[in-house]
Amino acid sequence: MSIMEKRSVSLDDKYTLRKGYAFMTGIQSLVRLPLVQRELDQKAGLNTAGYISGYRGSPLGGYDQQLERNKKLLEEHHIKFQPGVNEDLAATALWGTQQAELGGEGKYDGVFGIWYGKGPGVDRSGDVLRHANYAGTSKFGGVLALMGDDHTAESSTVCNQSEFAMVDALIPVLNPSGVEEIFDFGIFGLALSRFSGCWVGLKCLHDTVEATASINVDVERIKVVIPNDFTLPEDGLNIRFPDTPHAQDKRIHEYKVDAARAFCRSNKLDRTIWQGGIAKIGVVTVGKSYLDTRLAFDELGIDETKAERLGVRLYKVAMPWPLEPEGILEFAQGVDLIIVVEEKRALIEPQIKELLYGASHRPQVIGKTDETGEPLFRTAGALDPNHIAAIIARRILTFRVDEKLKDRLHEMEVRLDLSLLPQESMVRLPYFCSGCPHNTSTVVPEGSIAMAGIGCHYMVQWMDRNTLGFTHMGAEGANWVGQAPFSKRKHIFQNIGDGTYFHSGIMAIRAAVSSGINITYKILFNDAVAM
Ligand SMILES: Cc1ncc(C[n+]2csc(CCOP(=O)(O)OP(=O)(O)O)c2C)c(N)n1
Ligand code: SF4
Repeated sequence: MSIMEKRSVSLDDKYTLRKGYAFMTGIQSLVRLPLVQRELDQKAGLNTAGYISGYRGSPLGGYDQQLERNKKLLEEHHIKFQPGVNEDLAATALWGTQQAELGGEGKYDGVFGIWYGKGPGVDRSGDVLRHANYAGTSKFGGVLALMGDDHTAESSTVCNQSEFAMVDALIPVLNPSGVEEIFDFGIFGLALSRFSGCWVGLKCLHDTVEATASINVDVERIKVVIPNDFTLPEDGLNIRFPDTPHAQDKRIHEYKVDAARAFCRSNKLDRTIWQGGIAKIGVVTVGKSYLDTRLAFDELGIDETKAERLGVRLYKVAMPWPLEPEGILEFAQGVDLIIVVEEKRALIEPQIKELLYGASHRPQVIGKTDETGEPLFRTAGALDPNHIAAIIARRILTFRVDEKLKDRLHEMEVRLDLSLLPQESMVRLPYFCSGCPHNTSTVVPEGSIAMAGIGCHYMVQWMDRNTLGFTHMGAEGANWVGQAPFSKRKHIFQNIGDGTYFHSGIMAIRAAVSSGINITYKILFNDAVAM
């Protein structure tokens, strides 16, 4: 096809095109993912099926809608989409998919699975995530857990960062920077899951999953390499019947996590982006922070050529846990200072420090704290590219003289001076949409009080309606179980959304009944699972 030649374009390209480029959102790339996985398996002579289940919540709010819209296409490819009643029951169903062939009655060679949930959904699923990950995945199945995180609680009642929940369940985590990587890491993630026997977390932030991009859809582009430097135990690492807790414990601690590191190494998932000439400074970053760091470098006028001259090396981590050691140790060779840029709690930085502690060459490592132990990149909130730029530029200028960079840093420092910014003159609080039943259903009789819960109706708390306090999803009323025996008040109203009632709230009502407290539930029926 010549460059001038136009080909016909269809809205289905994002799912059906197998060569060239197609425009899609991160969420759509996650619909494409299982379709391509099945095709890759077929090419490898495997007859696999797929299963997707989970529960919505920003930033994966629209995933189930896209899956529903494409149900027919998915089913044609033997992929079943079953929305979960809640996240942990959905995760348990995914555990089940890995057991499908164990009794010799499986219809397929394997079932690969995708679970999705928002940060609080990851939290509430801790028990099943640990059980299922310790039990393992099947040889031709594999499970990807999409962790929808909202670092700054833009659309949440708590700021969430799910990596640590995954680490706690010993689930390796991949953290993509954009739409194409979401897709690529999805394919690598399923292969990693099959090889290591672990579930694999895939971090989704609204900055990455709700972004759009034209991505290279050539299915031959991704070549998965099975490590040849890792010896599996004779009985492998995959799920089996029967199994014991002690055998699982040994398998996961002595093999599975290391197998994940070996896979990351063989597939060069973590990579050096800029060699940085005779480098003095190494910048290590991951996921969305990689985008912020690249923006920071742009603001400083530093591209690869200039980085070469200034001696700045750049490393992009794909799998922040467990960190692959060989790549990072090689990267650290020769540099005097490593700057780790990662949003929220430090995950990569302590692993680097631990790896370097016994190394012959030990550059200084800064990130959450600076060279003197003072706070550097904040953990609360989000990172600001201007701030990242200023921190990096100051360090470069201690090694190199560069007038242009000095000027840029000065501009940056002016921008960061909050006193020069216009001050907010008014605060605008969000409110219910006009016509929303919550406008009337949340009103309480004079003298009464109510408690809120999860959902849009949570906003009632700032609406002068005697409604105070809320719970996480599905515990509505349970606060009053603990409060009532110690309060002079005899009764409260408890709001609970209809979505939450179905998700898990019915259990809270049972708890209220069994405790004998005086409470009136209002099930706010708006036929929507909104927030
Ligand atoms: C465990 C968990 N899963 C998902 C979410 C995301 N989430 C917050 S509110 C909400 C919808 C609640 O719907 P509903 O109870 O009907 O209340 P409404 O928004 O209609 O007021 C969802 C899915 C969450 N906060 N916690
Ligand atoms: S539940 Fe729907 S209509 Fe009501 S405030 Fe939320 S988004 Fe608006």
